[in-house]
Order: sequence, then structure tokens, then C-alpha cells
Amino acid sequence: MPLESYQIAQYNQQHEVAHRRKFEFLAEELGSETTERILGKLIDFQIAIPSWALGTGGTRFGRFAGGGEPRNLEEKIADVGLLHALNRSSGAISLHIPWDIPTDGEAIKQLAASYGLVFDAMNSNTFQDQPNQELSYKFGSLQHTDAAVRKQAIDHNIDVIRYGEALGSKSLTVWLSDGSSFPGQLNFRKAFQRTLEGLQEIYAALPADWKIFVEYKAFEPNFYSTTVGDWGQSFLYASKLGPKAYTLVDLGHHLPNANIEQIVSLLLMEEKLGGFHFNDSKYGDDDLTAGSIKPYQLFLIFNELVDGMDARGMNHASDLGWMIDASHNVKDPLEDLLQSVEAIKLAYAQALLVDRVALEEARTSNDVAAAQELLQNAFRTDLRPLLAEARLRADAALNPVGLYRELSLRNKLIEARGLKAVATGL
Ligand code: RM4
Ligand code: MN
Ligand code: MN
Repeated sequence: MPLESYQIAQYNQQHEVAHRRKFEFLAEELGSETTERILGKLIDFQIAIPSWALGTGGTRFGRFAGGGEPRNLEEKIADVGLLHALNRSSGAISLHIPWDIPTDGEAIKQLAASYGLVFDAMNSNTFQDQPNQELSYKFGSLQHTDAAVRKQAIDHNIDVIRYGEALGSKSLTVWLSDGSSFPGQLNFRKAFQRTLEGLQEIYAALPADWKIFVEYKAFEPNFYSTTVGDWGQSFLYASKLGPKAYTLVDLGHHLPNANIEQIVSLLLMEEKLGGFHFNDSKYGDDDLTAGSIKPYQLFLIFNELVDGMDARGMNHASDLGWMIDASHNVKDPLEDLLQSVEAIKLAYAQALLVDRVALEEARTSNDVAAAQELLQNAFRTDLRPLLAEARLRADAALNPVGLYRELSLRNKLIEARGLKAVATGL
């Protein structure tokens, strides 16, 4: 690990006086009960890092690598370990198979544990053909007209579950690129039925304490129809599959201007929200840093999450799967991920600040202006000193990106791995 705990302590000491000033001012404003309540929740809240987003991402036009990328799963785990040491909020990693096959599950699990990491949802991949693969997914996987292709895709998902079991993971995320690119290409009902049957076989292979997340996406790589295209379709599959099946919401997978907070609210009401892929976008599946384009939307989503989870007495930290799904074309992937985690936790903290009793009163009396004030007051309160205080108490860095830069950690990674090291993934 290119970062030692004494370096974090030293850095925090240098910045503590400035931090205290800001934190104490805020704590006085909020009152000690609210301050401590939010701090406790922030310390517990962990967001899983995707193993496929530790290297530089690309578009179909090109890829501009930054150097020092993790060359194998062990190095990816080391990178997530580094993030977690810096912020104590990234204590889990989510693996994509076959990009990251854990050949020795026990050893990989132990390595992760040495960094304080656990394994979040496992991700299958039937959207690409692999070099040694017998049949092609060009025309879909679980929806395919050929039963042999469907079986190959089902078997792959079951393999992914087995890898996950060895690592202590408890969930499988299935994202299918299945769909069609031209009108007339696909029989929608038959494609749905075949996909459902495939998912049912995968569901039957789930261990008793596992969940399956059905992730939807409006378009791309198919551009006319998608077989799990929106939350309604995902909800339909999840409902037909049974109690271990849930919908997964990836923020970039909607048509423009979709009201994601309303989707989240209703899925929670129906006990069918399973997890999240955080990112931000201006157009489609842009996979940009969480909170970088629409921070108010992120806050409104968390506002519904907190409200809906509390209505069901759920544990914020453990009852849903919290993951980032992003791609970094122009930024250092590790800095980008630190920024995403910060933005997610900030939105969460702001949602925890909303006065829910007053909000319900405003709604009941149709006081629209008051309802807006309540939400925007929370959103416009600068809670960053609270996040910093949570990190300080958890032995993380007061400013993770600041320390990462001060210690030139990217250069250390380049020295160790080389400038041309390339990670598997997006
Ligand atoms: C998809 C989707 C999946 C992710 C792949 C790499 O667009 O978001 O969750 O695993 O990309
Ligand atoms: Mn996703
Ligand atoms: Mn995506």
C-alpha cells in the first residue's frame, strides 16, 4: 500500500484547526442531536467500487490511458483498498465476470479482507463475446431464438454465482444488452418470455440468502428496443421471479428527464428496489462522476430513498446495494471515484437533514412554497464539514483527493506498474 496510516494522521493534524472552525460553526447551527445522528449514519454508509472502473474508460472513438492502471484483480483490490483508506467509505468491491475472474476465491477474499473490503454484487457479462466462447451474443443472450445460446448465457450466470459464493458476495446483478436495433427484428412477447425463463433458471440457482438484481436500460447497444428497457419491465421480471428478485436502478439508464426519484419511491413502496448504480449524465449512459451534472436530482433521489427506507424500517447502510458504475475518460479514475463517493454521501447527508414532519404538514395543507423551501434549505446547507468530521472519526483523510495529490499517489502507482499498464473493464 503506497499509503501509511501515519501519513493520514499527519495530514489531518495539519488541517485540523481549519476543519474544526467550520465543523463547530455548522454543528452549532444544526444542534448536537442532528449533528451526531447524521455523523453516525455517514460513518456506516459504504459505497461499493466497480472493479471495471479502476482503469481509464473509453468511448467507441478512442481511449486515452493515464498510466499505473491495475493489471490484475489483486491490483484492483489494492486500488479499492487505497480508496477505502483515504475515505473509509468504499469498503466493498463489485466484480465483473469474466473481466475479473477470482481463480483462487479464498486467497482473493483474504486479500480483500486485509484492506477491510468485502464483495458486493457480482456482475455477469453476456453483452460481449469472449475469445474462447462457443456461441455468439450478437442477437442477444437470454432472449436469443436459439436455445443453445440461451443455455450458454444461463450457465455463465450460474458460474458467476459460484464465484461470488466463494468470495462471500450475496447478490448477482444481471444487465442484459438484449433487444433489437430495427423495427420488426424481434417478437417482443417471445423475447420477454424467453428472457423470463432464463432468469427463472438463474434464480433457481441462487443460494438461499442471495438476491438477484435485474438492471434496466433504455437503449444502447440496441437502439430500437431493449428487452429490460425500463423500471416497469424490470419490475415485471422481478415480480414474476419471486421474493429474491429486485430492480436495480442505474442513474444513467433512463430516457431524458425521467423522474427517477418517483421511480425509486414506488419501487421501495413495493419492496422491489434492490440496489443502485450511481453516476451522472447529461444525455444517456454517460457514466460521469456522481453529482457532477445534476446534484439536485441526486439529492431528490436520496430524499425519496431515506423517506422510503424509513417508512419500511430499513437499515440504510445494509438493506440496499449501493454501487458506483462509472467510466472515466479524462480524469484519474481514483480521483473520480473519490469525488463520486463524496457527492453520494453529501446527497445522503442532505436528505437526512430534511425535516420530514414539517414536509408532511406542508404537503397536507397544500403549502407548495413551504415544501420547496424545506427541500431547498436542506440542499443548500453546506454539509461538507460534516462529511469531513465523519472521515476524521473513522481515521480517513480530512480531504481524500487533497491527500492523494499531496502524496503523488498516481505517480507511485505508475512507478510500480508502469505507464502502459492497462486494466480490464469498460
Ligand atoms: C452497462 C450497465 C452495467 C455495467 C456495464 C459495464 O451499461 O450499466 O451495469 O455492468 O455497462
Ligand atoms: Mn450499471
Ligand atoms: Mn450503464
